[in-house]
Amino acid sequence: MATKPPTGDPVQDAPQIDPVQHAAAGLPAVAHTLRIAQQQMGVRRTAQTLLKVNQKNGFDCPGCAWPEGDKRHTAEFCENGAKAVAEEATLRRVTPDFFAAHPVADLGTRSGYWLGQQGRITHPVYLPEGADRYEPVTWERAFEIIAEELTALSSPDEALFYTSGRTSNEAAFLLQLFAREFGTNNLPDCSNMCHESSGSALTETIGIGKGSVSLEDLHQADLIIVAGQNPGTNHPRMLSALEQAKSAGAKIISVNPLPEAGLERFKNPQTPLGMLKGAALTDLFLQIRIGGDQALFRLLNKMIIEAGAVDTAFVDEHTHGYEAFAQAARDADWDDTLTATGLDRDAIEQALAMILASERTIVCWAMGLTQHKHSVPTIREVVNLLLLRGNIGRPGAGVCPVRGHSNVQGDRTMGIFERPAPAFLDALDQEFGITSPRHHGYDVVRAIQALRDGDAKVFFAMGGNFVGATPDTAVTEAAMRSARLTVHVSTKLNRSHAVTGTRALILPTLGRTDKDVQAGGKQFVTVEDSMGMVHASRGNLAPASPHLLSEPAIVARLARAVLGPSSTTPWEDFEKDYGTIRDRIARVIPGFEDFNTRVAHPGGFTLPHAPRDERRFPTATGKANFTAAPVEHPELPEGRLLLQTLRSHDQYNTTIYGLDDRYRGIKGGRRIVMVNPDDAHALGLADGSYTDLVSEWKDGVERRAPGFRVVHYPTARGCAAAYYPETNVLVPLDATADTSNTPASKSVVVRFEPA
Ligand SMILES: Nc1nc2c(c(=O)[nH]1)N[C@H]1C(S)=C(S)[C@@H](COP(=O)(O)OP(=O)(O)OC[C@H]3O[C@@H](n4cnc5c(=O)[nH]c(N)nc54)[C@H](O)[C@@H]3O)O[C@H]1N2
Ligand SMILES: Nc1nc2c(c(=O)[nH]1)N[C@H]1C(S)=C(S)[C@@H](COP(=O)(O)OP(=O)(O)OC[C@H]3O[C@@H](n4cnc5c(=O)[nH]c(N)nc54)[C@H](O)[C@@H]3O)O[C@H]1N2
Ligand SMILES: [Mo]
Repeated sequence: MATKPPTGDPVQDAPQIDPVQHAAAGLPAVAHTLRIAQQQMGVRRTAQTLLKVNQKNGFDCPGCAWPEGDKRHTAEFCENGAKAVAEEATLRRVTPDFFAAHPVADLGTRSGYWLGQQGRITHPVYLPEGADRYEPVTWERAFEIIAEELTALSSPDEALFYTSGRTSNEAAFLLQLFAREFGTNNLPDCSNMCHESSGSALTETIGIGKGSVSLEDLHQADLIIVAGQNPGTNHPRMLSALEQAKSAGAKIISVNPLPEAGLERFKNPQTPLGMLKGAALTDLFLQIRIGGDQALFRLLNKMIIEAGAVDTAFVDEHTHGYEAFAQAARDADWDDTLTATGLDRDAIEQALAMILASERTIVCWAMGLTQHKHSVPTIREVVNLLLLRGNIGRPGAGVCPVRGHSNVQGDRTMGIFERPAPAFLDALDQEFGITSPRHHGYDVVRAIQALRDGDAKVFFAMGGNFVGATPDTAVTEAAMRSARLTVHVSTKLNRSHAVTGTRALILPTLGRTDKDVQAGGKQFVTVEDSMGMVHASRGNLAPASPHLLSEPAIVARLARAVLGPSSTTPWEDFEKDYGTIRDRIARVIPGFEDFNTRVAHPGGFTLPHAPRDERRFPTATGKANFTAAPVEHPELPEGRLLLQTLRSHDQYNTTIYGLDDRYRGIKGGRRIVMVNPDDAHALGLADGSYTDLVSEWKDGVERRAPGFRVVHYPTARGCAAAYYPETNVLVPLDATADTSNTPASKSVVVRFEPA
């Protein structure tokens, strides 16, 4: 068996492995943060920015969507929030000279890490048809080019408008308004790949696709179940909330195929004692097999019913479908559940005892539950668990889907959705005197299929890294190359700028940390966090270049160039003064009444949430719905493992900050695959050896990711883990979740072909 890495990107091919760490944060985290921040920003700018993160007069952290508490620490930042800030506030620059020196073909050979390290883009640039490199272009000409291509389409539905989740409420509202005025609902967004399964499951069962808890609820809970989430890396500030809940007596169960450091032990960098001691957060660790959660929750539900522990008053008054569900739950079988979950009976019984002992239970989850074929029924089963004991709509209890991008939830509230509700469109049409299309648009997967099949020809992205983040890289990149025009509104370079249509534009924009001054004076934008709090965000740094436009300005100018004088929407006013956008949002979107006045309040305001606020469930039945989908779990052919594609500690989605995954003991490389030592022995995979990963899917197409170093790692049996985006080549485009159509990037069947 070969032990040498294959040729490829040298910086990424020589990982080293240290012992796994059992504690998250602490002093090494602070030191690591300051080092990365100072490399990117220098000492002065580091101090100037890091003190402003998530302060009431500062900017919203461009990292995750975890809410800010009311009592903010002077440095309400975490290691990974600081890295996100440093990445954006870097002093490095990508200028027109850079593009002159690097043809597109050259950019195409570079790693995502290298591209991101080049710095902030300073000028709009254009790749004409047949040219080999981007050249500078004026903003005016850039908008003309987009208008040429959009107006030449035979239908507005041949255009795609993608949004990543950093976009502010104001920019998102304008973008969806422009798309609908232009005539399409093709508004795919990163949410389609992220919490769409949560939205689908929650809308059907409780009537609103958002979480029902506040930070205060977490602090008051008796039991918090964290399933399919790695907060130590992806939502580090959540650990402070878990710590606080624990000190008030809460118990924590974590359900995960991996023992994640933050959940094992957390050293709080905000408190001196926390730094030294560290708190063991998890009381019970259920090391579940990938995809076993629906079976686990179904069996727990059966046992709650059999224990006579159902809150019958709540069930009678507020729910629908209990009898049919109870019938199905009675069929849950111990043996099947033990096979599906890989757990032992004792562990499940301990979990039951903790659930029964708890008066106030919260379930938190993220991508470990949302990115499987059966994700929607899995999350519905979580809802069943909470409904059985009346754990929705009272303090200390509820559903907590922990969102990813800092404004992904707000973008959806603003109407970035390919399947908008008719009431939303009615309100939009009434306010602007337009006629929005009523037929549904494409989500992310369908957008790729439409490009591939020649049904879409112009691709416009408000942020993100579409070809880097989406599945089936080879198919997706070929689809993107067949577009007439690709446009990316971006802060930094990424893979999507190297995989272009016949013509391409990069439009550089302001980030969260940048000061935004328009004709009407200094502007702020607003965002919504994971718990439905809306607040202002104000950048304070001099922009990366004088040639940048803000996202709202870009949409406003684009709309004027494309729609021309026939549009009666006051795009110019919107660009001058974002307050005028908020006045319109206030009239169109329920919950935003008096938006400008209320957002002036430090800390902002909370959006209404009927189940949380009034135990009212705006579903089709008018009640919270029990659902009883058949239990599924992934089947594995002999000699195969189930691969989950996840994040390392040094990345933000496709943005790679560094090559270490400190808590997991992996250093200096990303092409690694974590395999349980017993599985590794059975498959003949020596620790430190190199292997190709080959995914298997019913279409028979071979998808291969070459040259991964095997790491023996304590993951659940039958499971493997490797980083995204490198493994996106393995995820078949049509391997998606039922109902939500989210790529099933946490359950990829793979075989190993040693190098
Ligand atoms: N620093 C940093 N912060 C981030 C991001 C980032 O990349 N870097 N990304 C942001 C975004 S967009 C998002 S959506 C979130 C993502 O936050 P997470 O969902 O925490 O991210 P992942 O790395 O995908 O981790 C998935 C977790 O689920 C577990 N898991 C996998 N399969 C299963 C399963 O079948 N069952 C169970 N119970 N667990 C499973 C994995 O072992 C892992 O712990 O983080 C956001 N915050
Ligand atoms: N295999 C696999 N695939 C996955 C996932 C997985 O777990 N496994 N996770 C999925 C998830 S949860 C998500 S959310 C998606 C993420 O998909 P995306 O949101 O599309 O990807 P990001 O990597 O977050 O986008 C990074 C780029 O955004 C741009 N950017 C950053 N800040 C700004 C800004 O303020 N404005 C603008 N205009 N641009 C900005 C920069 O150019 C940067 O390169 O990936 C999904 N893909
Ligand atoms: Mo996400």
